[in-house]
Amino acid sequence: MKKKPEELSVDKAAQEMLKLAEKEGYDTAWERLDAQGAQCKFGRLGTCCRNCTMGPCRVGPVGEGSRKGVCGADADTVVARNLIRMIAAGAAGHSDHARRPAKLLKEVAEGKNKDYQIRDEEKLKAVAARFGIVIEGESIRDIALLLSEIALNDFGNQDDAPIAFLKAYAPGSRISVWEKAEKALRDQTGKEMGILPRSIDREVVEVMHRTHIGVDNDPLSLLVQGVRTALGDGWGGSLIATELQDILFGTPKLRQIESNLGVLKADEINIVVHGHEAILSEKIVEVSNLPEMMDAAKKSGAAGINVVGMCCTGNEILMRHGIPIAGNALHQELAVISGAVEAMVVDVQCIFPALSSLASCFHTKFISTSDQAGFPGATHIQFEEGRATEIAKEIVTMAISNFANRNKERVYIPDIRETAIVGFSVEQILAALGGSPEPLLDAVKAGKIRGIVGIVGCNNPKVKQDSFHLGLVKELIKNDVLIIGTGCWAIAAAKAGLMNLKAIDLCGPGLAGVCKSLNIPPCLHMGSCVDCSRMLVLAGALAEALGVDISDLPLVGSAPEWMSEKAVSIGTYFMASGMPVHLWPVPPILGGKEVTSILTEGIKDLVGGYFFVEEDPVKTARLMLESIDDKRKALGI
Ligand code: SF4
Ligand code: MSK
Repeated sequence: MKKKPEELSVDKAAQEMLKLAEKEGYDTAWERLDAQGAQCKFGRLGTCCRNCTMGPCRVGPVGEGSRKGVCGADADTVVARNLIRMIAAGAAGHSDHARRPAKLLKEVAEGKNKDYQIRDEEKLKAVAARFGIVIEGESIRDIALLLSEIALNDFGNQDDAPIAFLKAYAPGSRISVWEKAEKALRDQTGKEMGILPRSIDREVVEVMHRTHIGVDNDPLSLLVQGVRTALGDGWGGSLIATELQDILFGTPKLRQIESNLGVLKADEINIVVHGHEAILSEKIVEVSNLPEMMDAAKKSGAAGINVVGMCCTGNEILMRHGIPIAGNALHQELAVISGAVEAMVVDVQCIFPALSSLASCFHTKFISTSDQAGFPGATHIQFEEGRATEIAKEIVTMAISNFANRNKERVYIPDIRETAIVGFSVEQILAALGGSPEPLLDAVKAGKIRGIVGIVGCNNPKVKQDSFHLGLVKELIKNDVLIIGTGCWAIAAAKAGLMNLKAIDLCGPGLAGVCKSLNIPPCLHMGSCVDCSRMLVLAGALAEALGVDISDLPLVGSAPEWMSEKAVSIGTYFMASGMPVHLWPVPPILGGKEVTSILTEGIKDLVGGYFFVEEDPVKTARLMLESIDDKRKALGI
């Protein structure tokens, strides 16, 4: 029997739009999941291989006994290969994102790009100082050039040394954990198994090489390469994206925003920017505020231009400019169904191809902009950094002209929005604490804050939208756990009011006291998917201030409604940085007993972190609290 909207999402705006979708017959991700019927068991267990044309092979427990692939690969080999290909794809997404700001910073420094500037010189100097770049007496452009070259070198460095960003940011104690793990693996197996990433691109390429038929068939060796690739993402690609975007566009500062579909405006031209990169959306925001654009909008009969975000492109401009956010991953189709969107402008990642045909049912222009992301049926306007302002004007102008095509009778915007305090970059968290992590550590030591949980990730129609995100958070803050997070989790928390000061009422007494004294909510929005690197940097700063390793801290990670391969990479680099990491839904690994055992148990001895899965938010919180309390006990606090 078909599920009711209330069973598909806890979000009231989504429920309203799902009712409308059903009435009008619009297809959504929930409908399409339903239409899939029972999903393939081999796919779910991770035991389907099509890495060569002797297959595809379905391996593992089949009827009586265990079947191998044509080449002889067993279930653990296939599961490990499939998993690390997911990690490689996720790491590639983040790192390819990072390449753009790295190249752009170089072009700005060389004076070749006049469309962008260095907006945060202080951050540039602070980042450069980590690499020993001389700042005194040097020009901003010279400093930026040296930094951009270090960043770009981390993508393709061919010597075997660890990447520069990891060495400059990861605490020394953590680097020695990884070095010891490499030695232990060598002693135990006689085989080299590197954990420290040598270059961001190389580790992704090496995953593809090793998982080609007949190369690496050892589950442990494959998984260690997966860890190395993920670390090249977290302490490499993602970190480069975060730091260089801060330098180019400004480091996020605290501000209040509005969230959910109610941010769309019935009398204005609505432009939704969706995807992950900040480079184009920064310009759309800038250009839409130009007097010439405002005049054109007025002439078209609109009261103004309303730029709103969706998913992580939305998180980028929300953190830096206070732009409202219309929703997280499962809201993308619902925004179009409002009939009030003149243009949905997309860059890369997490953009449903379904948007093309859905937009064609409305006047909405679905505009793709990246050479890397094609959408049949979309209007393509190729973005180029060197003509950014001109292209952004073209896009905004197209949206303005499209206002005349809006059918007012088909407009339905749910009157649902919520305020959120956002902008918690590491710099802002430290500023809120008076400049040092000490007050936060004092609150942790005193038990006012029992622990910290970092939550990331997506929506997945297999999980009632936002229900796990919110159920988990409510249980944790009730137990004095501070929450930090990014991505679609952060948007879920914003929509539910968990990022405003009213949420303090839901906290245990210790956390409530800390939040009141600092005037902050109990859930801190740290940005987009690549900004998970901010959480690593914060964890590293706390560990260093306390003189311990990250794995000693009462920290836990979670991706409670994950769906994207990037979430696998993020979960892996959190785990490899020393944290227990919760996942739901279950990743496709259960078909490999050895792989499951390594990831949930064996890996702990090597890197301090491990994965666990749990379907129930309250039970998940309980498991997290057990881990937090064990860590507190070991620290003697
Ligand atoms: Fe089958 Fe082996 Fe080819 Fe995979 S690599 S499809 S298991 S024969
Ligand atoms: S957008 S990766 S659905 S968090 Fe970053 Fe959301 Fe997950 Fe994409």
